[in-house]
Amino acid sequence: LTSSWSYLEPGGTIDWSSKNNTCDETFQSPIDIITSEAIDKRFPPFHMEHYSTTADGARIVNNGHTVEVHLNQSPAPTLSGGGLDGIYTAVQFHFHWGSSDNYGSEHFLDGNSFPMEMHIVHYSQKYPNISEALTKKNGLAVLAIFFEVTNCNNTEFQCIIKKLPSLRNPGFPTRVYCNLLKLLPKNFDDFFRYSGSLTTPPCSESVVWTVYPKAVKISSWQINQLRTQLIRIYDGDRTVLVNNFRGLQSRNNRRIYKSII
Ligand code: 1SD
Ligand code: ZN
Repeated sequence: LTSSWSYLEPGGTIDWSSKNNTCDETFQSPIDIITSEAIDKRFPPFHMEHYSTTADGARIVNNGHTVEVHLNQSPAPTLSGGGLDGIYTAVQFHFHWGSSDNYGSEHFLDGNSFPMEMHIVHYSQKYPNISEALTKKNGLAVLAIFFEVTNCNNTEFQCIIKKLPSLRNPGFPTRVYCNLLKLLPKNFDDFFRYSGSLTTPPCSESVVWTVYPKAVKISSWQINQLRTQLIRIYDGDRTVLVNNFRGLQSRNNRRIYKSII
């Protein structure tokens, strides 16, 4: 599994712009969300369908950048409401995490990061597939969920942890059963909203971001499994897969909305 980009380049994630022009543009993600500056705006509630099980056809893989769950099930999980324009299909979810509890998330809240962040990636049904959608404004909708570390296992997260031993090396997808709905924070209608980009190359500025302020809890044992069991290969070197998060990007006068009930 080879890739043209990594989190390990000498210039870090800043070097992405030398190969992907978009990574240099002005509406990039992630950002630090300053809650006191966010504009109050009550969005309608979200509507999630077929999120509750990934029973048939979900596959989990170590893609060398993260652990990603592909949702090939039918009917496909869909997302609408929440101020989104139309219906979005969920295609995959994945995680960004650090090597210690002090960092790991991509987005920040009021200058603070979290040890881990999950992204559920959707594309608009206006477009035939995700590759086309990511070239369009609002073509993608990503839900971002922070995780915090406690000493109690999150039983819903065990579906991922159980698979880690078979995901050690990049490639080699395997079947997985998770209840996606139960991985979300309890109140999924309280969120921040802004327009940004993919946080990995090609950094396309096509994403409607929904960032949940309420973190989901996992145990330190669980996050340590993620920090120790997966390998990535860069420049011929095998290293443990950690610190797979992009640095903060400038907000550049973008509006951040706050929909808190
Ligand atoms: O990092 C993911 C990347 O793996 C890919 O899934 C892309 C969507 O095609 O999304 C980015 S991210 O912006 O969700 N981090
Ligand atoms: Zn992501």
